[in-house]
Amino acid sequence: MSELIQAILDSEEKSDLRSFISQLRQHEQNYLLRNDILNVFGEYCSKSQKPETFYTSSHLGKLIYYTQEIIQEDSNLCFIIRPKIASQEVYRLTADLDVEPMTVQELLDLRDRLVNKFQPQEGDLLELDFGPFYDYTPTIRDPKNIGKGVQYLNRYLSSKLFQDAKQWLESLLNFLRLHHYNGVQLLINDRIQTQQQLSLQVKKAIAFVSDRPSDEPYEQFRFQLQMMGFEPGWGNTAGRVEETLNILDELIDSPAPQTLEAFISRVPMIFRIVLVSAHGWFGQEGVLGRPDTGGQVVYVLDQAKNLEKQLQEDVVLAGLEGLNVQPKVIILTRLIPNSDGTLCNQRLEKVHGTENAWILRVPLRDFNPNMTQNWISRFEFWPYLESFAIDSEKELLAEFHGTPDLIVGNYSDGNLVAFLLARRMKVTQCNIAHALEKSKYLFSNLYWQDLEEKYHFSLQFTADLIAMNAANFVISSTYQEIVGTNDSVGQYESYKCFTMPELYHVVNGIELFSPKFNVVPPGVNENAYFPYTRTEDRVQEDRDRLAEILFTLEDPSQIFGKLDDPTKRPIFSMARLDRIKNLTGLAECFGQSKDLQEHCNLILVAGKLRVEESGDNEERDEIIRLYHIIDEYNLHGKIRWLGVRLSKSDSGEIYRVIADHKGVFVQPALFEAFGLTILEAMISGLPTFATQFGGPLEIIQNKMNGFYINPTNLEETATKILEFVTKCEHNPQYWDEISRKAIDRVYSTYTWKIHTSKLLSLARIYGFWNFTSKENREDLLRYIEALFYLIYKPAAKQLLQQHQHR
Ligand code: UDP
Ligand code: LCN
Repeated sequence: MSELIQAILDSEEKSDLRSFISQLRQHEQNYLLRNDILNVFGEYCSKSQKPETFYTSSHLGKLIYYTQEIIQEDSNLCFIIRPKIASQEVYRLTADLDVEPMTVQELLDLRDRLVNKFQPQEGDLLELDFGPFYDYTPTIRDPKNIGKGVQYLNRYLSSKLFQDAKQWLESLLNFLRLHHYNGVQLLINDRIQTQQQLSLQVKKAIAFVSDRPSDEPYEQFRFQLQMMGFEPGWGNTAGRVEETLNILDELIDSPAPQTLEAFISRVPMIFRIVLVSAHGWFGQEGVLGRPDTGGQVVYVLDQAKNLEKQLQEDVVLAGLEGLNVQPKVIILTRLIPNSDGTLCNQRLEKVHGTENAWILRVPLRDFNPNMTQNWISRFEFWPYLESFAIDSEKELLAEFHGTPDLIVGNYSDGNLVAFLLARRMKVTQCNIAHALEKSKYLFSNLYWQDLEEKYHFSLQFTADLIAMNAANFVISSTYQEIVGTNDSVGQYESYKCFTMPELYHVVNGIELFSPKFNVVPPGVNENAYFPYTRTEDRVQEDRDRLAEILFTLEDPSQIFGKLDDPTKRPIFSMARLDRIKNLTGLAECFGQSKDLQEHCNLILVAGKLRVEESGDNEERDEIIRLYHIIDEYNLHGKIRWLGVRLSKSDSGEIYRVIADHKGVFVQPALFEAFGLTILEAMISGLPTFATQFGGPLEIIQNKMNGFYINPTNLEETATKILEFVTKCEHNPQYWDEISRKAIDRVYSTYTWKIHTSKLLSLARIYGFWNFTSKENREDLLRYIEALFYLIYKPAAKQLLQQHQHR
């Protein structure tokens, strides 16, 4: 980047830079974000009548494109530049147009000064730096490979392990010895004591099984294999055992990364899994659509069901059926005594449709009955997590009759609990974020003190730093969740370097190039959500009932609005009434476009109709806004607002009914981390228009199987929908084409089968890595613990005291 700046200074563009800067100085804000910067530059270009190419192709144009932020201080300007994904450079430009690079520390000090929170005494502020702990772990080089951690890790591990054949075989032997289930030894027994014996016996066993019919059940030759040193776990038939032994044989003789992965993926080492989803209503009925309870609950429930299924399949394939192996998955959440008619006050609940997956609810200790008896917002939950983890450990040990093999955290609070549990029980920890609040709220760190009363970000961001660094591996739903796109910063990336004025500076909060990051998107529940064309699986009565609810039923207690013409094409959306979900923005977009109203009705499924029914501030504001927009644009007769909470099967059918009416689905969120409703709509066969900010950018391929919208540009959004609708009116096959492609997209890329097999394979490989690599994470974990005790706990205690006065 410094060359680019130099090129500007050495050319006639220097005067452009000078004029552009003088324009910037007139801006009332002294902290400009990318959008503002692009706008000012655009204005400059048109005012000085620059050709189109100047905006995009001049040196200055390029510099502006890469500039994320500009901060003005006195006569200096600080340019924060992101020359490529996951990297940042900072320069100070003086009034004389001198350019100097700035350090991260200088940048953070500058930001503090901007909000008048600078601590001039050197050494007054804690500086957090996780960088040194990653110095001796492998790091990916090319940003495009970020999120493919396990592939990289296999290659790295293999090249390291295989360098010293003797040591490698020793580790392998020790690893094979490790595995047992309920006290029964798996894989190898004492008859194999040395590497030579291992290698010899593998060949012998291969010769033995290859002589047998490949479908002969394992039980019939189990004892002969045992005599050779092999215990259950190699396969359920002679053919499968032979295959697994062959992979091991190859691994011993000519090791390669793919062979290592293929082998480890077959090792029976995961039977018991904990999924932590701590806050909110976690249940199977009556919980969705409430504050804090959306996609995360859907995701974790579906994941639990599918993990159990996959584990069961793995048990069968590994030949462990005879041992009475029963995999178990526990969703750990909090028990809510005042559960408002849901089962959230029940200690144990079986997950529907499973044999051994459970929701285990552990109560919060009775610190303050006003709080702990009730639902607590995720923003207030922090003081209760440590004791919750301690109590949960006991319950988990009792439920599993031992320790679990994998702990998966969900969201900031669940990940912190997962860290505490994993640390205490010495188990592999996996993190899932769903959404990181830091990038959701603009300037959430810089102004954390002003926001503290409402959001307690000091606790949340500290918890995030702890959990994401402690995790053995992290799975994200998209690539951009980790490192964003060419022009936007990723959610994890936003933890790289930031200031929490007067609390701490983070100079290196997370190693984005670490192989711990893996993209593993979720799937969609295929029992509830499936193409509208599968009429044989649909129930006619439900179809009729839901069509009535959607278009005609008059029931003011739960439905607002009566359609003048219910046959118009429906524009449909369903979400919680959060500000960020922006259903009000969609209503406004519809309100501003008379043309759109001409062709379509707007139908929203959005939680509640009345302010009095909501206990959530944001939700109340949104309810008021939606009524206001309906009046302002006089949308009466054109809009239906369903304040209903649908059951799972109804919510599946509702997308299909909209598809029967050749409708479209719009997801207008200002930011969406992933967006399960998009998968649900697409698999149902609905042409989908989804926000370009966040995960949908990776789910949809624009104009192929759906469309991107910029929900902040109402006119453009309306035009895009209108263009589609009019095209379909002239050529109804166009609707069918997009619908078919949307369905194909989900089936090819977003199924739970793909998700769970990948997740389990990751869990095994990271478990193996932990075991074999001599890398010691203890120093990192000690640093993290210090952070937990010295920063997190005092803040949590303070918040608890506030709660006690409520
Ligand atoms: N949902 C629902 N009823 C509602 C609102 C949402 O059943 O009133 C479901 C929806 O079908 C989806 C999930 O909640 O499965 C929302 O997930 P998404 O990832 O779209 O957003 P989140 O709410 O997690 O931000
Ligand atoms: C939370 C969100 O905000 C959504 O974008 C995700 O789809 C959901 O969790 C499930 O991961």
